[in-house]
Amino acid sequence: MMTEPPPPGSIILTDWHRSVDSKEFLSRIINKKQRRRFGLLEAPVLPPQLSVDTVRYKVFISGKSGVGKTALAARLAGLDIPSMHYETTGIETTVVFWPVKLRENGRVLFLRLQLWDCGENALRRFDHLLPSCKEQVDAILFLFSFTDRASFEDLSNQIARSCEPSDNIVKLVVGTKFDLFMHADVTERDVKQFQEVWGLPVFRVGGDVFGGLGEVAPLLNALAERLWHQDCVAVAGGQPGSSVSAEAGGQAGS
Ligand SMILES: Nc1nc2c(ncn2[C@@H]2O[C@H](COP(=O)(O)OP(=O)(O)OP(=O)(O)O)[C@@H](O)[C@H]2O)c(=O)[nH]1
Ligand SMILES: [Mg+2]
Repeated sequence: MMTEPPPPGSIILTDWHRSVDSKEFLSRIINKKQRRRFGLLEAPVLPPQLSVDTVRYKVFISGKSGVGKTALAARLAGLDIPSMHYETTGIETTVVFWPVKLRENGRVLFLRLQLWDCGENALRRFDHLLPSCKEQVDAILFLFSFTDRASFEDLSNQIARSCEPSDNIVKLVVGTKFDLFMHADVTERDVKQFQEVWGLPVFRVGGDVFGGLGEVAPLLNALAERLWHQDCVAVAGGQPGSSVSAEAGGQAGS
């Protein structure tokens, strides 16, 4: 089922992470200005009086070798970004928790994003990897690098191999290495044209992360907004297996 994406900021409060109100939630994922690291079975500990639901999503990061998939997973999790390119030899998963506040009723949700990062060369070599990345996936981030034109031209192949026109997967495009503008090989005009043809939003990332959220918040919020919207549409349409119904009642504090 194709759904129109919600206008940015219509579902969640986009600047909420800057407000005082968000502090007691963000303090669960940040410790001494450093993001906490969460293992597969770990979750932020929330006091029971903060009634918060956790919704879980699987996010696949797709893109040519060297575009910066592993770096983006680290960036979103607030971990150190590898300065060298080491090919990822299989699938690596990273868990990112992100709180958002719903505009409609002021409820806070914790998103638990499980990022699936698979080295592109491994993906090509081993046939079973792509199907497991695609299985029950909720969102796909299609990456290209601003310094690698071939990675931009590869986007249509990436989209074609991972989704069907009629599926309900949330799709975002991320242009990496935006900080290396001196070496840019993809222009703003290219990006604009791509957006017009594909109707997908394009985010730009690059440079150092200094433990701040300002850089990753727009992407995490956009992802949150679309995922939540997609779930609400699925529930309204009576589709089974959505992560909202599965998680109703919440996992908070457990
Ligand atoms: N300057 C800059 N360098 C980046 C950025 N993102 C990634 N890199 C660098 O690009 C190189 C490759 O990044 P990786 O994340 O390892 O690439 P990958 O997409 O995971 O590649 P495979 O695992 O082989 O598929 C590394 O040296 C990163 O430090 C960015 O936004 N800016
Ligand atoms: Mg990698």
